[in-house]
Amino acid sequence: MAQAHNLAERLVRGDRSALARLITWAENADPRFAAEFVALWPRVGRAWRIGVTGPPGAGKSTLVNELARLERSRSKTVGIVAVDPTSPFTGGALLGDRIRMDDRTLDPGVYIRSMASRGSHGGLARASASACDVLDAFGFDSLVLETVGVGQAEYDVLDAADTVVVVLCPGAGDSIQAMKAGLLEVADVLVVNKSDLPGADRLLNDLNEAVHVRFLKRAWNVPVVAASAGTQAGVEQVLEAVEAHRAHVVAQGLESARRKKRVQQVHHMLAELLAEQLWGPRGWSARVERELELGRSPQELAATLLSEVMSCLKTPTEAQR
Ligand SMILES: Nc1nc2c(ncn2[C@@H]2O[C@H](COP(=O)(O)OP(=O)(O)OP(=O)(O)O)[C@@H](O)[C@H]2O)c(=O)[nH]1
Ligand SMILES: [Mg+2]
Repeated sequence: MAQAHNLAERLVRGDRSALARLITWAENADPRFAAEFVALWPRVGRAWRIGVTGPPGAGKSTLVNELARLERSRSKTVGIVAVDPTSPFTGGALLGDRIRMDDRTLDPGVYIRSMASRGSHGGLARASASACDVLDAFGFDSLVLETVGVGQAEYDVLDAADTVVVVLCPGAGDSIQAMKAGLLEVADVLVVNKSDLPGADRLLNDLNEAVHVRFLKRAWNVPVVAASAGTQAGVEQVLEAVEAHRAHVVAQGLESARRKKRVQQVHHMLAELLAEQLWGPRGWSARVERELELGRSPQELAATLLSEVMSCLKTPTEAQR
Protein backbone atom coordinates (compact mmCIF):
# COMPACT_ATOMS: atom_id res chain seq x y z
CA MET A 1 0.00 0.00 0.00
CA ALA A 2 3.04 2.27 0.30
CA GLN A 3 2.63 3.06 -3.38
CA ALA A 4 -0.79 4.52 -2.73
CA HIS A 5 0.65 7.07 -0.34
CA ASN A 6 0.34 10.69 -1.30
CA LEU A 7 -1.59 10.07 -4.44
CA ALA A 8 -2.69 13.69 -4.31
CA GLU A 9 0.90 14.88 -4.22
CA ARG A 10 1.85 12.62 -7.10
CA LEU A 11 -1.16 13.78 -9.11
CA VAL A 12 -0.12 17.40 -8.68
CA ARG A 13 3.32 16.46 -10.05
CA GLY A 14 1.63 15.08 -13.18
CA ASP A 15 1.82 11.37 -12.36
CA ARG A 16 -0.72 9.57 -14.55
CA SER A 17 -0.68 6.36 -12.54
CA ALA A 18 -1.81 8.39 -9.53
CA LEU A 19 -4.55 9.86 -11.72
CA ALA A 20 -5.74 6.41 -12.79
CA ARG A 21 -5.60 5.08 -9.22
CA LEU A 22 -7.61 7.94 -7.80
CA ILE A 23 -10.33 7.52 -10.43
CA THR A 24 -10.47 3.81 -9.64
CA TRP A 25 -10.94 4.63 -5.96
CA ALA A 26 -13.74 7.01 -6.89
CA GLU A 27 -15.33 4.39 -9.11
CA ASN A 28 -15.20 1.73 -6.40
CA ALA A 29 -16.47 4.10 -3.71
CA ASP A 30 -13.22 3.40 -1.84
CA PRO A 31 -13.33 5.32 1.46
CA ARG A 32 -9.75 6.44 0.88
CA PHE A 33 -10.90 8.62 -2.01
CA ALA A 34 -12.62 11.33 0.01
CA ALA A 35 -9.67 11.61 2.40
CA GLU A 36 -7.11 11.84 -0.39
CA PHE A 37 -9.20 14.25 -2.42
CA VAL A 38 -9.41 16.91 0.31
CA ALA A 39 -5.99 18.25 -0.68
CA LEU A 40 -7.00 18.39 -4.35
CA TRP A 41 -10.32 20.17 -4.00
CA PRO A 42 -8.82 23.70 -4.15
CA ARG A 43 -7.40 22.81 -7.59
CA VAL A 44 -10.83 21.92 -9.00
CA GLY A 45 -12.81 24.37 -11.11
CA ARG A 46 -10.45 25.45 -13.86
CA ALA A 47 -11.56 23.06 -16.60
CA TRP A 48 -14.65 23.63 -18.74
CA ARG A 49 -16.82 20.51 -18.65
CA ILE A 50 -18.73 19.49 -21.72
CA GLY A 51 -21.37 16.78 -21.31
CA VAL A 52 -22.21 14.93 -24.53
CA THR A 53 -25.38 12.87 -24.57
CA GLY A 54 -27.96 11.53 -27.02
CA PRO A 55 -29.53 8.30 -28.22
CA PRO A 56 -27.38 5.20 -28.79
CA GLY A 57 -25.40 5.37 -32.01
CA ALA A 58 -26.05 9.06 -32.71
CA GLY A 59 -22.33 9.65 -33.15
CA LYS A 60 -21.41 10.91 -29.68
CA SER A 61 -18.01 9.19 -29.48
CA THR A 62 -17.15 10.26 -33.02
CA LEU A 63 -18.00 13.86 -32.12
CA VAL A 64 -16.08 13.65 -28.84
CA ASN A 65 -13.02 12.44 -30.74
CA GLU A 66 -13.29 15.31 -33.18
CA LEU A 67 -13.86 17.89 -30.43
CA ALA A 68 -10.76 16.57 -28.67
CA ARG A 69 -8.78 16.73 -31.90
CA LEU A 70 -9.84 20.34 -32.40
CA GLU A 71 -9.00 21.32 -28.82
CA ARG A 72 -5.57 19.72 -29.21
CA SER A 73 -4.95 21.70 -32.39
CA ARG A 74 -5.52 24.77 -30.23
CA SER A 75 -3.00 23.51 -27.67
CA LYS A 76 -5.63 22.63 -25.09
CA THR A 77 -5.38 19.41 -23.10
CA VAL A 78 -8.45 17.19 -22.90
CA GLY A 79 -9.71 14.66 -20.36
CA ILE A 80 -12.51 12.33 -21.48
CA VAL A 81 -14.84 10.27 -19.30
CA ALA A 82 -17.01 7.88 -21.29
CA VAL A 83 -19.78 6.30 -19.27
CA ASP A 84 -20.67 2.82 -20.44
CA PRO A 85 -19.43 3.22 -23.99
CA THR A 86 -20.86 0.59 -26.28
CA SER A 87 -18.74 1.88 -29.12
CA PRO A 88 -15.00 2.44 -28.89
CA PHE A 89 -13.21 5.71 -29.39
CA THR A 90 -11.63 5.42 -32.79
CA GLY A 91 -9.86 8.67 -33.36
CA GLY A 92 -7.06 6.84 -35.12
CA ALA A 93 -3.86 8.80 -35.05
CA LEU A 94 -4.87 11.13 -32.28
CA LEU A 95 -6.76 9.18 -29.68
CA GLY A 96 -6.85 5.46 -30.15
CA ASP A 97 -8.58 3.18 -27.72
CA ARG A 98 -8.21 3.05 -24.01
CA ILE A 99 -5.46 0.44 -23.95
CA ARG A 100 -3.35 2.43 -26.33
CA MET A 101 -4.00 5.54 -24.27
CA ASP A 102 -2.91 3.77 -21.14
CA ASP A 103 0.49 2.82 -22.45
CA ARG A 104 1.11 6.51 -22.87
CA THR A 105 2.75 6.20 -26.24
CA LEU A 106 0.17 8.57 -27.65
CA ASP A 107 -0.53 12.22 -27.08
CA PRO A 108 0.00 13.00 -23.38
CA GLY A 109 -2.40 15.92 -23.74
CA VAL A 110 -5.36 13.54 -23.86
CA TYR A 111 -6.62 11.11 -21.27
CA ILE A 112 -9.57 8.75 -21.79
CA ARG A 113 -11.31 6.86 -19.05
CA SER A 114 -14.23 4.50 -19.61
CA MET A 115 -16.70 3.69 -16.87
CA ALA A 116 -19.17 0.85 -16.86
CA SER A 117 -22.69 1.55 -15.70
CA ARG A 118 -23.82 -2.06 -15.82
CA GLY A 119 -23.84 -3.53 -12.36
CA SER A 120 -23.30 -0.18 -10.68
CA HIS A 121 -25.80 0.52 -7.96
CA GLY A 122 -26.75 4.03 -8.86
CA GLY A 123 -23.26 5.28 -8.10
CA LEU A 124 -22.66 6.41 -11.65
CA ALA A 125 -23.28 10.12 -11.12
CA ARG A 126 -21.00 10.16 -8.08
CA ALA A 127 -18.22 8.22 -9.78
CA SER A 128 -18.26 10.21 -13.01
CA ALA A 129 -18.41 13.57 -11.23
CA SER A 130 -15.49 12.52 -9.04
CA ALA A 131 -13.55 11.36 -12.12
CA CYS A 132 -14.10 14.80 -13.66
CA ASP A 133 -12.91 16.44 -10.44
CA VAL A 134 -9.74 14.35 -10.48
CA LEU A 135 -9.04 15.20 -14.13
CA ASP A 136 -9.75 18.85 -13.37
CA ALA A 137 -7.32 18.83 -10.44
CA PHE A 138 -4.73 17.15 -12.68
CA GLY A 139 -4.92 20.23 -14.89
CA PHE A 140 -6.73 19.29 -18.11
CA ASP A 141 -8.11 22.40 -19.84
CA SER A 142 -11.28 20.76 -21.16
CA LEU A 143 -13.23 17.79 -19.93
CA VAL A 144 -15.70 15.83 -22.00
CA LEU A 145 -18.20 13.50 -20.40
CA GLU A 146 -20.01 11.12 -22.77
CA THR A 147 -23.15 9.36 -21.59
CA VAL A 148 -25.97 7.78 -23.54
CA GLY A 149 -29.22 9.67 -22.97
CA VAL A 150 -31.59 6.89 -22.03
CA GLY A 151 -32.75 7.46 -18.48
CA GLN A 152 -32.53 9.32 -15.21
CA ALA A 153 -29.28 7.68 -14.08
CA GLU A 154 -27.60 8.95 -17.25
CA TYR A 155 -29.11 12.42 -16.90
CA ASP A 156 -27.83 12.63 -13.34
CA VAL A 157 -24.33 12.17 -14.76
CA LEU A 158 -24.80 15.46 -16.60
CA ASP A 159 -24.95 17.42 -13.35
CA ALA A 160 -21.15 17.40 -13.56
CA ALA A 161 -21.20 19.26 -16.91
CA ASP A 162 -21.07 23.03 -17.45
CA THR A 163 -22.39 22.75 -21.02
CA VAL A 164 -24.58 19.88 -22.19
CA VAL A 165 -24.42 18.98 -25.88
CA VAL A 166 -27.25 16.75 -27.08
CA VAL A 167 -26.40 14.80 -30.23
CA LEU A 168 -29.24 13.61 -32.45
CA CYS A 169 -29.24 12.16 -35.94
CA PRO A 170 -31.83 11.57 -38.65
CA GLY A 171 -33.84 8.40 -38.10
CA ALA A 172 -33.33 6.85 -34.68
CA GLY A 173 -32.77 10.15 -32.93
CA ASP A 174 -35.62 12.16 -34.42
CA SER A 175 -37.10 15.17 -32.70
CA ILE A 176 -40.25 13.47 -31.35
CA GLN A 177 -38.13 10.75 -29.75
CA ALA A 178 -35.84 13.37 -28.29
CA MET A 179 -38.76 15.26 -26.78
CA LYS A 180 -40.19 12.08 -25.31
CA ALA A 181 -36.89 11.24 -23.73
CA GLY A 182 -36.61 14.74 -22.26
CA LEU A 183 -33.40 15.32 -24.18
CA LEU A 184 -34.36 18.84 -25.25
CA GLU A 185 -34.72 19.87 -21.62
CA VAL A 186 -31.14 18.96 -20.76
CA ALA A 187 -29.60 20.57 -23.88
CA ASP A 188 -27.54 23.75 -23.91
CA VAL A 189 -26.45 22.97 -27.47
CA LEU A 190 -28.28 20.70 -29.92
CA VAL A 191 -26.33 18.92 -32.64
CA VAL A 192 -27.86 17.27 -35.68
CA ASN A 193 -25.12 14.80 -36.47
CA LYS A 194 -24.88 12.67 -39.63
CA SER A 195 -26.14 15.62 -41.62
CA ASP A 196 -24.73 13.82 -44.64
CA LEU A 197 -27.71 11.44 -44.34
CA PRO A 198 -31.24 11.99 -45.72
CA GLY A 199 -33.67 13.57 -43.29
CA ALA A 200 -31.11 15.85 -41.65
CA ASP A 201 -32.66 19.08 -42.97
CA ARG A 202 -36.06 18.12 -41.68
CA LEU A 203 -34.68 17.24 -38.25
CA LEU A 204 -32.84 20.56 -38.19
CA ASN A 205 -36.06 22.45 -38.97
CA ASP A 206 -38.11 20.46 -36.46
CA LEU A 207 -35.57 21.13 -33.73
CA ASN A 208 -35.30 24.82 -34.51
CA GLU A 209 -39.05 25.06 -34.24
CA ALA A 210 -39.23 23.00 -31.04
CA VAL A 211 -36.48 25.03 -29.40
CA HIS A 212 -38.16 28.28 -30.40
CA VAL A 213 -41.52 27.24 -28.97
CA ARG A 214 -40.24 25.66 -25.78
CA PHE A 215 -37.54 27.98 -24.65
CA LEU A 216 -39.02 31.36 -25.54
CA LYS A 217 -38.67 32.65 -22.01
CA ARG A 218 -35.20 31.34 -21.24
CA ALA A 219 -32.17 33.58 -21.11
CA TRP A 220 -30.13 31.20 -23.28
CA ASN A 221 -31.25 30.43 -26.84
CA VAL A 222 -30.29 26.82 -27.44
CA PRO A 223 -28.45 26.77 -30.77
CA VAL A 224 -29.08 23.93 -33.23
CA VAL A 225 -25.90 23.01 -35.09
CA ALA A 226 -25.63 20.74 -38.13
CA ALA A 227 -22.60 18.47 -38.11
CA SER A 228 -21.20 15.38 -39.65
CA ALA A 229 -18.64 14.22 -37.16
CA GLY A 230 -17.74 11.28 -39.38
CA THR A 231 -16.30 13.72 -41.91
CA GLN A 232 -15.27 16.35 -39.36
CA ALA A 233 -17.81 18.80 -40.80
CA GLY A 234 -19.45 21.24 -38.40
CA VAL A 235 -17.26 20.29 -35.45
CA GLU A 236 -15.82 23.80 -35.20
CA GLN A 237 -19.35 25.20 -35.10
CA VAL A 238 -20.20 22.83 -32.24
CA LEU A 239 -17.19 24.07 -30.29
CA GLU A 240 -18.13 27.67 -31.08
CA ALA A 241 -21.63 27.05 -29.70
CA VAL A 242 -20.08 25.56 -26.55
CA GLU A 243 -17.84 28.62 -26.20
CA ALA A 244 -20.85 30.93 -26.62
CA HIS A 245 -22.71 29.02 -23.91
CA ARG A 246 -19.67 29.26 -21.69
CA ALA A 247 -19.56 33.04 -22.15
CA HIS A 248 -23.26 33.16 -21.28
CA VAL A 249 -22.82 31.09 -18.10
CA VAL A 250 -19.83 33.17 -17.02
CA ALA A 251 -21.79 36.39 -17.61
CA GLN A 252 -24.70 35.04 -15.55
CA GLY A 253 -22.41 33.92 -12.72
CA LEU A 254 -20.35 30.76 -13.02
CA GLU A 255 -19.97 30.20 -9.30
CA SER A 256 -23.67 30.10 -8.58
CA ALA A 257 -24.34 27.87 -11.62
CA ARG A 258 -21.74 25.40 -10.43
CA ARG A 259 -22.90 25.57 -6.84
CA LYS A 260 -26.38 24.48 -7.89
CA LYS A 261 -24.88 21.44 -9.58
CA ARG A 262 -22.73 20.71 -6.54
CA VAL A 263 -25.87 20.66 -4.42
CA GLN A 264 -27.17 17.93 -6.74
CA GLN A 265 -23.88 16.11 -6.38
CA VAL A 266 -24.07 16.13 -2.59
CA HIS A 267 -27.69 15.02 -2.87
CA HIS A 268 -26.71 11.98 -4.98
CA MET A 269 -23.75 11.11 -2.77
CA LEU A 270 -25.71 11.30 0.44
CA ALA A 271 -28.55 9.22 -0.98
CA GLU A 272 -26.08 6.61 -2.10
CA LEU A 273 -24.16 6.49 1.17
CA LEU A 274 -27.40 6.28 3.11
CA ALA A 275 -28.72 3.48 0.89
CA GLU A 276 -25.48 1.57 1.40
CA GLN A 277 -25.82 1.91 5.17
CA LEU A 278 -29.47 0.89 5.17
CA TRP A 279 -29.39 -1.90 2.60
CA GLY A 280 -25.75 -3.02 2.46
CA PRO A 281 -24.53 -6.27 4.06
CA ARG A 282 -25.03 -4.90 7.57
CA GLY A 283 -28.32 -3.22 6.77
CA TRP A 284 -31.97 -3.95 7.18
CA SER A 285 -32.82 -6.30 4.28
CA ALA A 286 -33.05 -9.44 6.45
CA ARG A 287 -35.03 -7.67 9.13
CA VAL A 288 -37.51 -6.30 6.59
CA GLU A 289 -37.96 -9.74 5.10
CA ARG A 290 -38.63 -11.23 8.53
CA GLU A 291 -41.17 -8.59 9.44
CA LEU A 292 -42.97 -8.99 6.13
CA GLU A 293 -43.13 -12.72 6.83
CA LEU A 294 -44.80 -11.88 10.11
CA GLY A 295 -47.52 -10.14 8.15
CA ARG A 296 -46.63 -6.48 8.52
CA SER A 297 -47.49 -4.22 5.61
CA PRO A 298 -44.77 -2.47 3.59
CA GLN A 299 -46.39 0.88 4.41
CA GLU A 300 -46.29 0.28 8.14
CA LEU A 301 -42.74 -1.05 7.97
CA ALA A 302 -41.49 1.91 5.97
CA ALA A 303 -43.07 4.32 8.45
CA THR A 304 -41.51 2.49 11.41
CA LEU A 305 -38.07 2.42 9.79
CA LEU A 306 -38.31 6.10 8.87
CA SER A 307 -39.06 7.08 12.43
CA GLU A 308 -36.09 4.97 13.60
CA VAL A 309 -33.81 6.73 11.13
CA MET A 310 -35.16 10.14 12.07
CA SER A 311 -34.73 9.55 15.76
CA CYS A 312 -31.04 8.84 15.14
CA LEU A 313 -30.63 12.11 13.29
CA LYS A 314 -30.25 15.40 15.03
CA THR A 315 -32.86 17.72 13.58
CA PRO A 316 -30.96 20.62 12.03
CA THR A 317 -31.29 23.85 13.93
CA GLU A 318 -32.42 27.02 12.13
CA ALA A 319 -28.82 28.20 11.95
CA GLN A 320 -27.66 24.98 10.26
CA ARG A 321 -30.39 24.98 7.63
N1 LIG B 1 -23.05 8.82 -41.90
C1 LIG B 1 -22.47 9.20 -40.79
N2 LIG B 1 -22.16 8.28 -39.86
C2 LIG B 1 -21.57 8.68 -38.70
C3 LIG B 1 -21.29 10.03 -38.45
N3 LIG B 1 -20.76 10.15 -37.21
C4 LIG B 1 -20.68 8.89 -36.71
N4 LIG B 1 -21.18 8.00 -37.61
C5 LIG B 1 -21.27 6.54 -37.47
O1 LIG B 1 -22.30 6.21 -36.55
C6 LIG B 1 -21.96 5.05 -35.80
C7 LIG B 1 -22.07 5.32 -34.31
O2 LIG B 1 -21.11 6.30 -33.96
P1 LIG B 1 -20.59 6.48 -32.48
O3 LIG B 1 -19.73 7.70 -32.47
O4 LIG B 1 -20.01 5.23 -31.98
O5 LIG B 1 -21.98 6.77 -31.77
P2 LIG B 1 -22.29 6.88 -30.20
O6 LIG B 1 -23.41 7.84 -30.09
O7 LIG B 1 -21.06 7.18 -29.44
O8 LIG B 1 -22.79 5.43 -29.91
P3 LIG B 1 -23.01 4.73 -28.47
O9 LIG B 1 -21.90 5.18 -27.58
O10 LIG B 1 -22.98 3.30 -28.82
O11 LIG B 1 -24.36 5.21 -28.00
C8 LIG B 1 -20.55 4.67 -36.23
O12 LIG B 1 -20.63 3.66 -37.18
C9 LIG B 1 -20.02 5.95 -36.85
O13 LIG B 1 -19.04 5.71 -37.81
C10 LIG B 1 -21.63 11.00 -39.44
O14 LIG B 1 -21.42 12.20 -39.31
N5 LIG B 1 -22.21 10.53 -40.57
MG1 LIG C 1 -20.19 6.19 -27.77
